[in-house]
Amino acid sequence: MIPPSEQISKNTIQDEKGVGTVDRVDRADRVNMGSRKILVFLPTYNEKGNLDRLGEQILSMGPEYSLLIVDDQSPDGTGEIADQLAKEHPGRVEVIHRAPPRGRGLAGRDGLRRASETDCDIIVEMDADFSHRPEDIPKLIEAIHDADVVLGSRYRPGGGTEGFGPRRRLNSRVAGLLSRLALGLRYSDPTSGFRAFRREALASLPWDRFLSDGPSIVGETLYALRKRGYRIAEVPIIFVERRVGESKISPKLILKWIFNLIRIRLNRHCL
Ligand SMILES: Nc1nc2c(ncn2[C@@H]2O[C@H](COP(=O)(O)OP(=O)(O)OP(=O)(O)O)[C@@H](O)[C@H]2O)c(=O)[nH]1
Ligand SMILES: [Mg+2]
Repeated sequence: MIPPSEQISKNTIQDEKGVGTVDRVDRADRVNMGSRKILVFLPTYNEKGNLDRLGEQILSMGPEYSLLIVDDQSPDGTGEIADQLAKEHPGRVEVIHRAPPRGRGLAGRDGLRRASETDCDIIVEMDADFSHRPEDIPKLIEAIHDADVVLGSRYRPGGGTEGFGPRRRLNSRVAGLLSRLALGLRYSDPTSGFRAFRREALASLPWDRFLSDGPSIVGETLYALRKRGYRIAEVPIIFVERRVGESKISPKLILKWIFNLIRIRLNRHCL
């Protein structure tokens, strides 16, 4: 008998322009998620004050959870903390130490591609600085019963932010607006990096054609998934401003992010 997780049927749908076709995986086990394996992907750069606690907390949520940590040779020793976690939890933690150049987008591409090659059922992507709360993960998992992709949204009723000043609030809103304008991502929080994916959805993406090296990877992934007709749901989450470690967001990174949104728009036929 074919296990439910293998009962995959493909149907062909038209892409958003009505030209050409794309494949969409339509799994027969929408409801049977009982034995699901959940892989949590954490991109890390200088998260030594967060990674150990966060990793332990996620792994303690149940035996179905495992971790994929992608570190960019953090100067603060985060990579060694990741290796230590892997040693303490054999078979449950994989670590990728990337060679330069570094970048949230480069780590995202390597991490999500690797995650899509494993035998897990669901991949959760989240920041490693406790801005995304581990206790919200089950909500994302629950919502993936009826979706292929679930976005954790700060701007759905019940969601919110903690510790945001007026400037951060404005930046976040403007980033959402630009993502909607540039890429047509009409979700309440299109820049959210707290998301869950069915593995098959990620496995269908053309990672070699992605161009993001920085945080624009979030919008680029979402664009490519939507283009393939995957069902995208949103659930409210609380985003907590980082308490430990330093932000990597700089004016230069923001400008580059805007530039990359335009490049993704121009490159959209390749996605
Ligand atoms: N591997 C890797 N991870 C990164 C890199 N830059 C940021 N990250 C990680 O990506 C996640 C999200 O980072 P951002 O939200 O973009 O940056 P941040 O430093 O968390 O910024 P704040 O949320 O403002 O504190 C965090 O887990 C970071 O450690 C990078 O160059 N390489
Ligand atoms: Mg952060």
